[in-house]
This record gives sequence, structure tokens and C-alpha cells, in this order.
Amino acid sequence: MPFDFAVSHRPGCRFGPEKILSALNTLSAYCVDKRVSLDKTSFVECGSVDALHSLEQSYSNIRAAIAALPRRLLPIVLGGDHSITDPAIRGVRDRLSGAPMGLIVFDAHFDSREPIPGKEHSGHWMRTLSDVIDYRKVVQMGINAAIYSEAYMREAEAAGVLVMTPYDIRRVGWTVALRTAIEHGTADGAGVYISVDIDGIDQAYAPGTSVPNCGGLLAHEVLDAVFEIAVNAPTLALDITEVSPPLDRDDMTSRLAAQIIMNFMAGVVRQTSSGT
Ligand SMILES: [Mn+2]
Repeated sequence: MPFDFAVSHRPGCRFGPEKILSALNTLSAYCVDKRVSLDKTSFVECGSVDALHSLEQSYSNIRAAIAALPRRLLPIVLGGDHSITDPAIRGVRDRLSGAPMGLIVFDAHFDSREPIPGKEHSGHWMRTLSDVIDYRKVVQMGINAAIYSEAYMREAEAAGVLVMTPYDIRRVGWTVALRTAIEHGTADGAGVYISVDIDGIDQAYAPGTSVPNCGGLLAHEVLDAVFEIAVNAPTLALDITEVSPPLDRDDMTSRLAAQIIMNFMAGVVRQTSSGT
């Protein structure tokens, strides 16, 4: 999804998909860290969705493209700015015929701002999805951006969102945090959509993004978390957003995004092969 018209400042993530794909092409088909072979997995590159200057048409194209994917494929959606998660989730829902969906998000931001008509923003997709998402099955991990009033935290938690700041996670440890997150996201038998905003990860590992994060999650924590979720929960799709190559250093952020995809796929293979 080469689309960044909803970035409020410092655009560039329209070039994310191309760089992430070229980073992926340098990887072998064996996830050494998790000891999982992807030899028997087909990776189908479906091409770019048409991004136009009409936001509505671009979002509608994203939704339609995902909805039209064959059922045997597990969508991995490359952003683009985080606003693409709204049409991407709608497209995945179109594939599900009403089956329940949970959502686990890695992000520094709530993205729950009230939309202002005519001022499109990547920071309100969580709110615009209110007609299709059950917030009692939403988990937001890594929220720490120092731009919010307490009202945002209160509103999210009152709606049923499980919010885990980096400090919350460090206090209980990742094993407990992930078990809790998966229980929350898979309530009522829901499958899980995973959305990774790369700015949920610390700027030391992910400098190439519109809003670099000071004090964010560590790279290996998110690599392991995405793997563990894919092993232990039925996953419906993964998206990775806000990777901005023009703001990156030596492609380190797009290479991290490629590793996240590798770990996700390894988790899916591990779950499929173990039958758990
Ligand atoms: Mn963010």
C-alpha cells in the first residue's frame, strides 16, 4: 500500500513496501532465530494497490484488493501510513463472513483522535473502525507517546481495550503480557489481526519513521511477540505500517520490518505444523 497522504508531517512511508520487499528478498527461507523452515511456504507477492489522490478511492481500493485475495492466502499488508489499517481490516472482515475478529496492535499511539472533516490523519483509524471492531477484543501494546491527555487512556480502557504500556509489560514480563493479550484478543473464539506500527519500537532500532519513539519496545521483544502470537492464536492477517525509507538510516527500519514478517510467518508455520 504505497500510500502516505494521511501522515500529518514527515511523509515518506509510501516507499515502505518497496524497501521492505527488497529487504525480504535478501533473507533465506529459514528463520534461524526460531529454528523454523519456511521451505514449504509459498510467498505470493500480490503487487501494489492503486494509491490515488482521492483518499476515499484509495481506501476503497485497499479494502477491495484484500477482500478479493484467495482464501488460502494469509494477507501480509505493507504500509503505507497507519490509516490503511482501517480499509485493510474492512477487507479482512469481508473475507470472514462475519466471524469474530480480535485486534492486537503494536504502536506508540492510541490513534483514536476525533476525525476533523477535510483533515485526514493517520491518527484516527482506531476510532473510525468503531462500526466494525469490538473494542473488548482490542489490545494496544507499547502505547507511550507523550502527546495524549489522560482522557485517551480512560476512554480506551472504558471501551474495553486492553492497553499495555512498555512499562506495564516490563513489570509483568512478556510471557504474562502475551498470554493476557492473546486471551483478550481471541475472546469468543475470535481470530486475531495483528497491526504493527513500526513507531511502537524504539528509535534506536526504528529511526526511519514519521514519529520516532524514545523509550519504545525493543526490536527483539516485538519479533518474539509476533512469533508467539502467530504460534498461539489463530491469525487473520498482519500489517506493518509507517516504515519511511527517506527518513531511515542504512535501511535498518525496513530490514527490521522484514524480520517481523519472517517471524510472523515462522510462527504461522510452527502452529500449522504442530497442530496446536
Ligand atoms: Mn504510531
